[in-house]
Amino acid sequence: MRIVGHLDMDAFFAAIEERENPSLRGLPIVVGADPRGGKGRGVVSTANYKAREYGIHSALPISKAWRLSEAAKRQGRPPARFLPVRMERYAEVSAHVMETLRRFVFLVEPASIDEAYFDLSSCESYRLAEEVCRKMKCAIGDEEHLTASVGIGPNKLVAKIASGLRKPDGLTVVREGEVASFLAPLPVRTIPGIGPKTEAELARVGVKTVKDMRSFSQQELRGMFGKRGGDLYEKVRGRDESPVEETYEAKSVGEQETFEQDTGDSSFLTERLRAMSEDVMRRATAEGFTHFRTVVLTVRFADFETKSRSHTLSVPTNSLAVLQREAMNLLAPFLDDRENPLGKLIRLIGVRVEKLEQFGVHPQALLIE
Ligand code: TTP
Ligand code: MG
Repeated sequence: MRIVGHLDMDAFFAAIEERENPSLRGLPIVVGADPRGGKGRGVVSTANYKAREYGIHSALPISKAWRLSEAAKRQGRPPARFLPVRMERYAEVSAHVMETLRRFVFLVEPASIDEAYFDLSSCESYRLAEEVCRKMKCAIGDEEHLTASVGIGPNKLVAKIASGLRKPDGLTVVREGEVASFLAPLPVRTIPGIGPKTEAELARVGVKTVKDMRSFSQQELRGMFGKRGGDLYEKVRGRDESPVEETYEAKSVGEQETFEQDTGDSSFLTERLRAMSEDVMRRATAEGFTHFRTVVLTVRFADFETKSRSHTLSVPTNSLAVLQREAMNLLAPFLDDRENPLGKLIRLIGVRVEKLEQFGVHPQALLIE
């Protein structure tokens, strides 16, 4: 019998800030870009659960988070504390957490800075698997003073959905025979891979829950979503064969920057892109990757229209100069008629590398700065 666990830390960045600064205890906390009194650009990285009560969440523009906090203040509630992102610190804590997991389970697959899959099959029963996860959560609580939510299921997909269901500090067990009834009432958005766009498309044809979606045949879903439709057909049935693998799953490493002012200044943009490419290269190296093949450039215009363009090299490279050249080649059309016939100003650019490769690095080393 296969049993898989998924652990996801609660309000990760914010919870670390809260534990490391007693004066923040119990207050709403927002980690992200500088709000600059409501004029700041950029976004929220995360908010703790107190701040989420104000409607503040990851990826929200920081200016909007500021307004929500001000509105709460006017109602006599404590305003949110806004803190900058301390990525190195969070990576350090992440490494500790992953080490803790490895004391309990043999096979751990870090899936992001604050989540991991692990194999619990050797427990041979859900009861024992649950016991192991309870102990794991206690150890994280005792040693790190942080809480995590855990899901247990017959595969990675079900375990991940389960861990997200009772946050914070949750533990949700879904046995093989319970998968169908567990998934049925959930909103389609709970399925990894269904984002706001797909959700809206499905809503237009009256589909809201996983159960609704199961009424479509594989052909129908392929008709609606192409090749992805086949994957979705399997997912809404809770099927997933992908193995737990002890490798770092980062599919990309990227940086993006929202400018203080929207700009069309090509020398400024070129300079920023060069600097961002350097940061990307440094981070990819720090995470243990030696080579990449694909460069992706994202441009967001002043009106928020957002476009991405990518180029895949025929052979992997580790050269910063190549990254900078490729990124620049991708940006150039946005500076003239080819991709920007209306001459719109640019609000944000992002660059990332994909198809990452690593040679001769132990997976554990990847989480340590
Ligand atoms: P999540 O696990 O998605 O969020 P979380 O841990 O803050 O909260 P939850 O209790 O709901 O799990 O992401 C982990 C960290 O990754 C998060 O603390 C901050 C960072 N992050 C961003 O920087 N930007 C984002 O848009 C998201 C979703 C996360
Ligand atoms: Mg989390």
